[in-house]
Amino acid sequence: MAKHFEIHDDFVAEQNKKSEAWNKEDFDHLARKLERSNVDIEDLVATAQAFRVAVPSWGVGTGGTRFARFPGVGEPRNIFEKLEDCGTIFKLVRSTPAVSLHIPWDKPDSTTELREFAADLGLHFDAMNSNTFQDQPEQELSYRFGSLTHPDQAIRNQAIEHNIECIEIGRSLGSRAHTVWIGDGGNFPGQQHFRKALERYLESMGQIYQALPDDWRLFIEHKFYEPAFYSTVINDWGVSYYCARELGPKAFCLVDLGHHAPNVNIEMIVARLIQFGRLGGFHFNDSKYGDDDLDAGSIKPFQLFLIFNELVDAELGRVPGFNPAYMLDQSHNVTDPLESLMMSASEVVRAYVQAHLVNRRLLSEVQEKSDPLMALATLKQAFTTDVTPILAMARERSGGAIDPIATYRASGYRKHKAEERPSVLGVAVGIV
Ligand code: LRH
Ligand code: MN
Repeated sequence: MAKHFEIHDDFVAEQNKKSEAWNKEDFDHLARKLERSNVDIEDLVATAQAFRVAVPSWGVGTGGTRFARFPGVGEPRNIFEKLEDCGTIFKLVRSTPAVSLHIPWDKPDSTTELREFAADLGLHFDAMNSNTFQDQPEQELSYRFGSLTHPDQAIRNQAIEHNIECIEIGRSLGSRAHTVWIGDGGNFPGQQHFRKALERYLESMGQIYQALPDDWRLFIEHKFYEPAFYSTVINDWGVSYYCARELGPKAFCLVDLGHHAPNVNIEMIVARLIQFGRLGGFHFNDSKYGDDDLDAGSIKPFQLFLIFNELVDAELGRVPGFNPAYMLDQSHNVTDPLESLMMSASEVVRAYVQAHLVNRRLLSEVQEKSDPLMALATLKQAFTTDVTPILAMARERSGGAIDPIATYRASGYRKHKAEERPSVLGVAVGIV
């Protein structure tokens, strides 16, 4: 691949010099404030440095809506350029060494070549994602009326084989999980037989489950609507949980924040799935109305904090088998995708660190005493603590940028990519 521009460590260090002093000042001030409640800021820096969230390969290109997609400049045109961009995000925020691939969008000619290319960028592969919500040019049978739940066994077999192929590709890339989201459902009453459709889903997923290597996990991703607008087969956490139980111990539920009706209490769903031992992972994003796939923490930051409050409570409570996979799943229609992914990764780490600030001894005390106001105040105390200096210090100590967006913009990365990657009309790499 021709010589290409990348942001070098010394440029990051040089940019950090501009903000080191004020971040240290803010950091020391916060350290004194936390000391008053016997919290050692160094523990929180270590907590932030250890946090990991995977980025979606499909998130580094500009996304769109059914109305339009307004391509940005220097868009990645293939999986190597997508990884190059993921490498740049990792270089600046240091919490995103894993990339989640989508097949066939990212199907490699050589898994060895791709694995080595990723490793050179310090990257590895997180959960694989299958795609039976679109028809591919060479595809024999259409998924127009469904895939794993389609009435026609031949179409279900085609979808099952595709998922098994994803697992095979993932196995040689070093992935250890496979996410199945299907858009199967109906647009009109009577279009689908609800019970038969679910039976067909379980029968199909049973065959995919059999193809899983022993040390893999299968993630079931529910969604309440879209692309089907009347009924969706895997529409909520309840049916997802039932299916995970039916399939076996390697099957878990994946919670995409945008896949719930407005005002659904997602943090309580998370607590349930933790208690039932089937919380597999997350697709973090945010939304105001539907599955808007907006930047994590951009619309409902308190909800993101409350979700991490449940996760950290389980982590500190050493809940057996608790090991959720954290991933972003977003579509960037009006921002530079790399800036959005860097901001979102940082907002997820922010919620995680704030959740570690919750005084859990006091919280359980006031819960036992039915003191709702003090319970809320205890959570708000943590949520309203500005942990920005901790996040910046954690990035800097991990060799990243104190201010990733400022460093990225100062580098002119996007301008360089615009020169290196003349846009190819018709090639879309974001979600449309
Ligand atoms: C479905 C979804 C799923 C992906 C797709 C790109 O809405 O969240 O996780 O496969 O977006
Ligand atoms: Mn998702």
